[in-house]
Amino acid sequence: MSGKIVFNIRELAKRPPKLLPGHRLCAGCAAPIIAKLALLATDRPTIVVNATGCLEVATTIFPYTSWNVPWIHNAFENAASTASGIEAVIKALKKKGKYKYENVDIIVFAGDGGTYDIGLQSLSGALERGHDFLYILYDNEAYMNTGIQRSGGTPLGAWTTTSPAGRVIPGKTQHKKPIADIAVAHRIPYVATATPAHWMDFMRKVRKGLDVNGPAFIHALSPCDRGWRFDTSETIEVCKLAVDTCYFPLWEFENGEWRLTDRSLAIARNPRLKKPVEEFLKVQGRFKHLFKPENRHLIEEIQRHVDAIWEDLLERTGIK
Ligand SMILES: Cc1ncc(C[n+]2csc(CCOP(=O)(O)OP(=O)(O)O)c2C)c(N)n1
Repeated sequence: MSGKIVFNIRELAKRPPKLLPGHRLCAGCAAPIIAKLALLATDRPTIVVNATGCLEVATTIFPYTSWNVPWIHNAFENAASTASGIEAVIKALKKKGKYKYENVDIIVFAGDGGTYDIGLQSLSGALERGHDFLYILYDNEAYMNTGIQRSGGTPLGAWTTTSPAGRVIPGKTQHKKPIADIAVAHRIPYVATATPAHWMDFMRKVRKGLDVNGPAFIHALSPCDRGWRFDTSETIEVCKLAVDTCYFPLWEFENGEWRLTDRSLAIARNPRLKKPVEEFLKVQGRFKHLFKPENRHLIEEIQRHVDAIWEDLLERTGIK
């Protein structure tokens, strides 16, 4: 795709919001910022498909809803199947001349539990069949809505209620699953990573994901102050540290081509900007135990893991 997509803040501020205030998500939660930015990136008719999780539960407390667009609730397992069905119905209605819109955006929002674990098979099926929709994973790295249980997206060493840090284990004993790479392995037209702190980069990626013909997948980091144990005012700072330490690099895979974007591209060009992963870990209570002398080796292990993935990305993007 050529030409850079640019969003004008003044113009965006005039757009009617598609996620309305008054929902019950926690102060400091990144998920509503992600949803708002994503929905702001398009002014076409939009249908939202939501897997169960914090975003869904806290925005639709009966008899109210915060969604100012058509929205459908899903079980954990089937958000991507529902999106596939919606796309197929629209195609069929268009063929019969019974659908009035030329272009409709179908966006799935699902958490890490609903994506890495429970909804993975329906996601993989939808990607393989090539349905035209955008799947946005908001990754708060645990099953937060039910009380901070570990998921396939929880990183090594993180405390959760089902990977408690103590004498027996030092938090989660496995690394995070490479979910965006799994999406890339399906050779779909568009895959990207994003954070709400790098908002222009995120919105551009949403727009690209909606504009391609076929499935698109965006992995958005969604810090959770309750589960990650940081102050509610620090959400955006935590996103920035995730990117500055290369814990969460920003990249896109567009029609077979890899590219680093935004701050990650700047770090690739000037490696002195890369901060040690400790900077990201130390601001979060879920990693507090890692700073005890007996657990320091885990910080080294996390650093090695981060470095290996970063080096690999530099090669994939042709920078090395
Ligand atoms: C099959 C199934 N198992 C368990 C639940 C209970 N449940 C509802 S929301 C949720 C946590 C969702 O975690 P995640 O997808 O990471 O989203 P988050 O709540 O963190 O935003 C769980 C376990 C369910 N609804 N369905």
